Amino acid sequence: MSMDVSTDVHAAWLPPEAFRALGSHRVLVQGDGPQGVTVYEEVAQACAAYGGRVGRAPGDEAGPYDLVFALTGAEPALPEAAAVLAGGGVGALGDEGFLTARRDGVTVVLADAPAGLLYGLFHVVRLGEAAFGGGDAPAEAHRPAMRTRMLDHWDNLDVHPVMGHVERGYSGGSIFWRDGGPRGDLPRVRAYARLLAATGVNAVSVNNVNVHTAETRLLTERLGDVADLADVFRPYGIRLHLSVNFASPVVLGGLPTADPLDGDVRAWWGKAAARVYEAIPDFGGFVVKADSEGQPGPFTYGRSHADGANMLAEALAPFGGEVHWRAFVYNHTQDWRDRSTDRARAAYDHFAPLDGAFHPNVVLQVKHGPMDFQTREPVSPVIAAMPATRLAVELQVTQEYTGQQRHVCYLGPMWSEVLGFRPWGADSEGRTVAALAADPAAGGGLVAVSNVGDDPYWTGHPLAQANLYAFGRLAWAPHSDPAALLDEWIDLTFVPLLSRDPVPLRRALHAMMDGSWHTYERYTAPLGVGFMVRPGHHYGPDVDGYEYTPWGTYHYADRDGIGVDRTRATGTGYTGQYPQPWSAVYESAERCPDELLLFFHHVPYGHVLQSGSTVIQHIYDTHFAGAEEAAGQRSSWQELAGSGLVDAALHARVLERLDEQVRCAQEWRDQVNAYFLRKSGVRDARGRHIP
Ligand code: GCV
Repeated sequence: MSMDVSTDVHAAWLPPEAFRALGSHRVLVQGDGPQGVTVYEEVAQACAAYGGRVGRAPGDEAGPYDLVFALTGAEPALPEAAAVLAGGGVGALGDEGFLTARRDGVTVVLADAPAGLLYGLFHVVRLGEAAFGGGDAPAEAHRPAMRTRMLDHWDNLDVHPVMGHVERGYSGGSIFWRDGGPRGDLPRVRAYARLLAATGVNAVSVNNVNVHTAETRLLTERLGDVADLADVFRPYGIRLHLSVNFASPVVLGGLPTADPLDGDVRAWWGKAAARVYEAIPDFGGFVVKADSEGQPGPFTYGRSHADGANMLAEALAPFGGEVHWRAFVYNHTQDWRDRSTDRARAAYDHFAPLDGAFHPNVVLQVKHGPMDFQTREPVSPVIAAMPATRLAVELQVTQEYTGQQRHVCYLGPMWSEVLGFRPWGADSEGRTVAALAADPAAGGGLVAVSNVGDDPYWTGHPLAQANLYAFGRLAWAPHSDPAALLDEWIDLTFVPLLSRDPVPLRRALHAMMDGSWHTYERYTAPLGVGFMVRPGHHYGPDVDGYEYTPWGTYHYADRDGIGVDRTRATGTGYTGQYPQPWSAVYESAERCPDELLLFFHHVPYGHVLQSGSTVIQHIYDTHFAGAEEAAGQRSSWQELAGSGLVDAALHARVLERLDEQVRCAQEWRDQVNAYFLRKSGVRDARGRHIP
């Protein structure tokens, strides 16, 4: 396995071999600041490994140069770079953008700021030898679509008795914390920062949004530990954020209240923010889960979420910090008999009336779907409902509901669908979800829950690294083709290690992974109905597991039919939260896309889908097919055994996961099929055995 020597963990998409092309050239680096130093060090390391040379000035002995990294602020000293700069034409590059060009045999990377040079460096790594060939190439600008590209860690300082070390984490313990304090493995954190920077991520939040007692103290007594992490992330252009406990003034400050309109409370937060910025001048801000699943919040004091968020925003504003206020607020103590309370409606009902009431440094962080990161959900209607609020879309890289990193489930295609969704329909030019999140005035960026832990492969399942990679790349360029991103990941992670034809490996991995989200969907909950997982840990099938619980996640299957009536005509009225045309499309059982039918409608088992199949036959067919596809994935992987195309230990780890996936897929198939056979009394038209 390709290991990073300093940390003894898998090198993921940055094996030393991926730097072969860069490291075998003569490279001039003219950048300053922490990220400029990083670029120099990265190039120097690559050159030391592959025989190239790195220099800081045009005349020094490392030259003449084939590649130059330079800032636009001063006249670049190398004539080829100066000529590209003089040529202009691409406009301002901003804090993080860069341009590439080729002039008289020299590859030129220019940026307005050091972070841009860093992103330019990883662009050159991705290109490999292609960065150096050919004749002159005109300047090509690269700028991130989203200003904030952020990973949230749900890491606890210690092992929580119920939620473990990393809540919904499937890759071992936290890479930041252990035994109630810092883990102390800063080389590992640095290796993580480096991987993230190579995908374009520029913000990380280092503790769980469910902020328990010890974690609350990160804001005060443990601030030094947070500052140590910030120091490690900074050279890779990543700003640190903290999840804070809304009740901190009570818990830490000894105040009798955390009322956001109380003067003492506001003063307490002001001082807390000032102390944070003293320790971490480039601190990003706070992440807040309030009035949600037992977390404290402004409702306790009869205040609105705008009151709560704005109070924190005021504390952070003098320092340029932001509040990421989560919109995941719903009633988790409902009764399944109560058909008027609909969890899907909750975020919109709470937040849409507050549009325009949030301060400019508040970002409302909205889960991409209205429920909770299910395998298939419609896009959250909140995203189109708050034009006067800065919105960030939240994805889940950690696979809580998508196989928990025991199943192969490449999520790039799902996220790509979300980002490309047009809330006002196909004719609405440019107004995709991505465009809304990227809007310079109203966009809050893209956020995701990380899937990383202290596992030697980072992500438990080695192939789950692709999800982390794709997230960062989609946040930078949301309209990238997810299949191409998958290949990009394969080409960095596996191909540089091969001394032989990479095509068979690329083909095998691509075939296993590209459609794996659809495969997973086929053998789990059908037609967008969601959940059906075992309560608590959320792994494996339990069709009625949540059906009679207070969590608001029901499928309402009975002998006649299945699905949730969310129509305006006869149901919860949720379809009315969408603008046209989707409001009408979702309202109609005939026009609603098949894959979301049961999210929006309660229909008889004999209802005919747009595909021509009935609901019940669709359930049988997809569950047989999905389990078979999982077995097919395992066979493809088995064929790679002993081929020398993948490292033996990595092969073994993936195989062990695939064995579990195949077992679990069959369990899903049999439970779901048997449940609906018995409920509906309708036999499989193809006569297959249903145990
Ligand atoms: C951090 C889901 C998860 C919780 C998580 C919550 C959230 O409900 O199961 O573990 O809590 O989402 O997003 O806050």
